[in-house]
Amino acid sequence: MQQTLYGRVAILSEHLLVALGANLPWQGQGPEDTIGAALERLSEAGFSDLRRSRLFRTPCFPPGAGPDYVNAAASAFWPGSAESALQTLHRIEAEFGRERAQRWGMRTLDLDLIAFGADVVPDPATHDAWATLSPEDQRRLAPDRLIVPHPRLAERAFVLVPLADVAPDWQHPLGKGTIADMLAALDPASLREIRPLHPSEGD
Ligand code: A4P
Ligand code: MG
Repeated sequence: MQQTLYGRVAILSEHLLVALGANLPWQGQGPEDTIGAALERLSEAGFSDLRRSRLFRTPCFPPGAGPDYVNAAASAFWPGSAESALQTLHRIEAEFGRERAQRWGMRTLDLDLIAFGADVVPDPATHDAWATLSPEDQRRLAPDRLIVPHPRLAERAFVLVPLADVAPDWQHPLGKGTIADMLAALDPASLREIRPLHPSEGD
């Protein structure tokens, strides 16, 4: 939680984490340019003190289901509810031509709300139900309401590697440790597949 003073009005805002992904071109620009432009849009849309990760090239999950992705992550502050943050992310996805044709389908831009402070939304039992779905149900079912932290967070190298650039010490509120801990628990082979697009940027 952060408090900012505008004149005499105190604005409270919550620290959040966002994951960005793209693997289809949009209006002639490739995923790398789309992710860069989306990070700019996040700032314009009210996500303040934005910190951005490096950009990474990642193999598509599930394997063979489409071109490689460009993935990135950001941390920021948001002066509203978690639900309003997700609505804003969906609006920005739509601005970049996102269409929802298929679960885990190819996309011009995916913006996932990974974490909203230490909040668990809607409650630990519902979160647990989504986090422990069988692989078949994961492919079939998508939640129709916000679930935070993102239920697949601990399994996804393409999310955790970028997040480690911006929030390695963020602590999962349901006991899964920090971003760095979750990263250390992944198969090292899956981590080697996540490559910075511009290795000279501090890698
Ligand atoms: N929803 C609920 N909670 C959230 C949340 N915390 N953040 C709802 C975002 N959305 C949330 O999402 C499905 C539904 O979940 C929506 O109604 C939303 O309101 P979606 O964005 O339409 O579908 P999705 O992106 O296919 O689902 P999800 O769960 O975000 O999937 P993943 O796990 O992000 O997988 N391979 C690589 N290399 N890189 C990728 O970025 N991404 C995916 C998507 C698959 N393969 C990938 C990548
Ligand atoms: Mg998504």
